[in-house]
Amino acid sequence: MANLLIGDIHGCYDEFMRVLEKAKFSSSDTLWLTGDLVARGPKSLEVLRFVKYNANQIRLVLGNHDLHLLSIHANITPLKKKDNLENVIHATDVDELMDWLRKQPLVQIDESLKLIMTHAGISPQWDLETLKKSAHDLNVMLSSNSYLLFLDKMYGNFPDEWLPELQGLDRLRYIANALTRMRFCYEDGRLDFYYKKSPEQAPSKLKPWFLLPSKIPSEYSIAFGHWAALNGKYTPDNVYALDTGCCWGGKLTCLRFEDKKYFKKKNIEAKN
Ligand SMILES: [Mn+2]
Repeated sequence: MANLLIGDIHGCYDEFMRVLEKAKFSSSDTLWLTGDLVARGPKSLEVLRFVKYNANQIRLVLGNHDLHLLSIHANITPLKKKDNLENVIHATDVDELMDWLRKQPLVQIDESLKLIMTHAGISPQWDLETLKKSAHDLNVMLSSNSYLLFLDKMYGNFPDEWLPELQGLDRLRYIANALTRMRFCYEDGRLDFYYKKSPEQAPSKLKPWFLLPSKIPSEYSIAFGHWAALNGKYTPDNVYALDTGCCWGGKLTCLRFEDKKYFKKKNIEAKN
């Protein structure tokens, strides 16, 4: 009955299966996946099929690369070689997979575990209710027949701050950026999208989102992925950075939430 939290899989299907084996994943366990199931790694199609097939045991959130795949499939963005997504786009079941993918949530909250998961994090400008409403509204848009309207206007770094008067596609773009792309923020909570490395070398005006004062009650733990350069470090005790860069030759990380035990599987092609 364990809750196993796994960082960005990015098409690393073999490492995913091996880390599940290592953590003794069974049919009574729940898997939490931080999103970015696809892109970069070699087996995005296998990951998508596995997650869709086992959806009753999986709590998933969408990442920026999952949204990017939807945009490629919708012919809004061209397919690039570095995405490594040809096999998905040309799969016989791609339409069915994309229809399922776009309806997946952007946040997972478990009130008994007091656990929240998103792909990139939680905007420091949001309280819990705003987080829920924001993630819900984007999910409603992506699940609707109008989802192409959003995908077409999804790309862009602005607005970079949350204002209650934000509306329509600008508001949804902020929500998508905060939930799936955010790393650093300015002291006032504005989002920065230019700096991607580790906090140690960051300009002093930028802080990781999780080090700014939070409006989320402190009894909640927060799990996220997206930021491989953190390598699982730099966060406060109740915040778990789970992307350890498997697709870049790093590791796939699995955290068993009950006892906070980590299981890791190195990229099988990495030399050391
Ligand atoms: Mn990401």
